[in-house]
Amino acid sequence: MSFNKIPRVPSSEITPESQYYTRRSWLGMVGLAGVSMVSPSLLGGGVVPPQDRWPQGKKGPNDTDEKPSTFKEITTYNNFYEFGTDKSDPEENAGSFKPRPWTVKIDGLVKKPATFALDDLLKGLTQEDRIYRMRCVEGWSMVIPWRGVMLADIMKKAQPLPKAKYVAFETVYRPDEMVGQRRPYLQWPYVEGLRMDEAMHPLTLLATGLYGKDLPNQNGAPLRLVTPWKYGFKGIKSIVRISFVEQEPPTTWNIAAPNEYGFYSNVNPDVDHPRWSQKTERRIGEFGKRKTLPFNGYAEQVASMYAGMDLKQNY
Ligand SMILES: Nc1nc2c(c(=O)[nH]1)N[C@H]1C(S)=C(S)[C@@H](COP(=O)(O)O)O[C@H]1N2
Ligand SMILES: [Mo]
Repeated sequence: MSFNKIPRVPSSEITPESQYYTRRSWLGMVGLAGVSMVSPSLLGGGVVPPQDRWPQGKKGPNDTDEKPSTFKEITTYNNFYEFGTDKSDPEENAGSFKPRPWTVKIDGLVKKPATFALDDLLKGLTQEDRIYRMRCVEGWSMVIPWRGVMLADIMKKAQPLPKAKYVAFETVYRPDEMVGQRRPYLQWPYVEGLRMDEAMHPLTLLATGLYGKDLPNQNGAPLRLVTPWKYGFKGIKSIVRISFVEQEPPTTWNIAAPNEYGFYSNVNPDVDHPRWSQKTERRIGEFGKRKTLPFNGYAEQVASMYAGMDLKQNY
């Protein structure tokens, strides 16, 4: 499985740990009392949890200061209905999914529609590490150290035409490899969409990895969307198609339950989900509740995109 692969960063750059770990992850290690005091280099490669050897050197302008969720939390508590509806199903059922070779079709209102091999799509673009909060509509949250490219950079490559107003995304359809797709509890393939300005926003990533390693299958390998100010379900996984369109595209959860899930899906403590409040959240790994912040804490960066819109109507 992908976690046993050699990290991309040479081990010479990983030690000494104290120079590389930021204060927060260092405190996180000390918090694990005992175990974490053993130098990762004394243990064999596969034994050290990825978060304990993760070389996060500098903090980006949009990174949160909150302590990242552990690799185990991020990779064993998932929503990925293609592999089942329980949180543990994706980790259990995604092992034989093949994220390579992979192609992404870019079509619709673009100068040159084309199908790209994943490596060609990413060629020339910088893959960056960014630590974002993720808030699920079900009331839990995590902090995830993503690796990815800005969707804006992919869009520049594709050269959308002025008529394009939205971007539509589609997940791969492979019922042979994805047990959940053999049952119709959602419409397959999973689809999502963003408005053009949301797609171009510098917070919006196409993630290729987390904790500095390729994305595990259960997290949407090899390429998934990340929009941290929106509920988690906007983060469509295992993307095979990106289309530029004029009209607001259909989205899977809106098709499934239109009164519960709108197109925008901005994290909003003031708009209750019809079956529960959105005012608080439980950080995975914690016991109490935290207050949910407007736009999941990213209001300063994104609120202006929605100026003048009624966000109770456009949920
Ligand atoms: N294709 C696809 N993408 C998906 C989903 C899904 O079921 N299928 N679930 C969404 C939901 S509801 C959430 S909360 C996030 C979870 O991402 P994670 O498992 O990496 O934490 O993925 C989103 N992307
Ligand atoms: Mo979710």
